[in-house]
Amino acid sequence: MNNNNQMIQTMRWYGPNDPVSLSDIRQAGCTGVVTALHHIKNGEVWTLEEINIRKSEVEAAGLNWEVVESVPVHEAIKTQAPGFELYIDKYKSTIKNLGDCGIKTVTYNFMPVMDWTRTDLAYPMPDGSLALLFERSAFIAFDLYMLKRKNAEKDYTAVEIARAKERFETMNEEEKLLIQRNIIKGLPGSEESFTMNQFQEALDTYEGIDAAMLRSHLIYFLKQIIPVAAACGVKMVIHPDDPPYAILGLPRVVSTAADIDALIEAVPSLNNGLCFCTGSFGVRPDNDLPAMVRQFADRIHFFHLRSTKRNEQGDFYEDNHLEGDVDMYAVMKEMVLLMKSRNTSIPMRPDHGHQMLDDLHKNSNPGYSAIGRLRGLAELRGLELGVLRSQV
Ligand code: CS2
Ligand code: MN
Repeated sequence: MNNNNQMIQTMRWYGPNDPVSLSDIRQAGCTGVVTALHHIKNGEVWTLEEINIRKSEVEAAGLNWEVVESVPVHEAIKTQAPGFELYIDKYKSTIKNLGDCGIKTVTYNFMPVMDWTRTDLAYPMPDGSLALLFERSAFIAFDLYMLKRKNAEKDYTAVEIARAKERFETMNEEEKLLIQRNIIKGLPGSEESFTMNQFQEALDTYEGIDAAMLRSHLIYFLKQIIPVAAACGVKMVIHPDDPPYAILGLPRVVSTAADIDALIEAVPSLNNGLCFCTGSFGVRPDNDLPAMVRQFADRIHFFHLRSTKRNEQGDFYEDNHLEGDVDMYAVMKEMVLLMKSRNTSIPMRPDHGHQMLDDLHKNSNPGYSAIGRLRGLAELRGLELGVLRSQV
């Protein structure tokens, strides 16, 4: 926590096996870390001992464990499969243990089966760096001609299907496998990964679960866990859908301002908070990001700042932090006002970054290489300082 109402600079760290070290993160200018206990099976309790081991690792590097991202929500909770209540009880224990260890901000998301999803993890930019891309035609081609999802055609227009067929015919076997892997393997932070059969089985568990039912499951979950979080001073921050719309016939209910409104109305506690991710919300042209910062001001407890660039076909790629479709200056102005009015500092991480410079010759978690995120962090810190000083 800094007392000058400026962002708390953080980066995500995937733990001791992360190719990016805590020392790298500190040298990039961070005071805090966003991390999770990825080695604990999805749905199991995070014990005080395991939490304190990670906390000590982070603090030994001169950093603070500012935010958990994420405590994953077990699929049984999202589908309310038999025994789901036990998983909610375990989730409550994890929240309490984190609160007892002084970790007070917990991220989670409620995306069915798939977490954040892209089709290409090494999309060349004009400057030679590599970005993450969601190519709609390739994704639809996966759905129609690789997964061969029953009745999938009804989710697409004739033009989209024609484009996907044309795109599929350009793919060799290697590219088909790569796209399939990118989609079902899961990206960093996704706690699930599947074979094609397992993937189809997971999709089948959502048979009969539409957006209204998924939202009711999310609200039920919140009504259970938010009182526990409030009692231990923990702020829960839900991460929006990425991409922010239904995919593969799976409903998504955390994509727009109206979706967030519905959660607040159902569970008004300020501990029912939001991770404001400009990259996820920003994929939709109908999401007015500066207005959403104003609208959800009191319950934004964590910022992910990144930008994306979309086109008419529904493709989008990750752009540089101050470029693309997100008006980062307008968002930053609202953030500065928000932290001043609440007299607080809110943790921010530069979400993803392009793979660039020496990182092009290293292995790294897609979207989570060091130098691209360092560039983003530096630009965002400079932008914040400029906005702050221009107001005096
Ligand atoms: C990112 C993801 O915007 C995003 O999707 O924040 O990298 C996020 O970390 C994943 O959803 C994993 O939880
Ligand atoms: Mn994000």
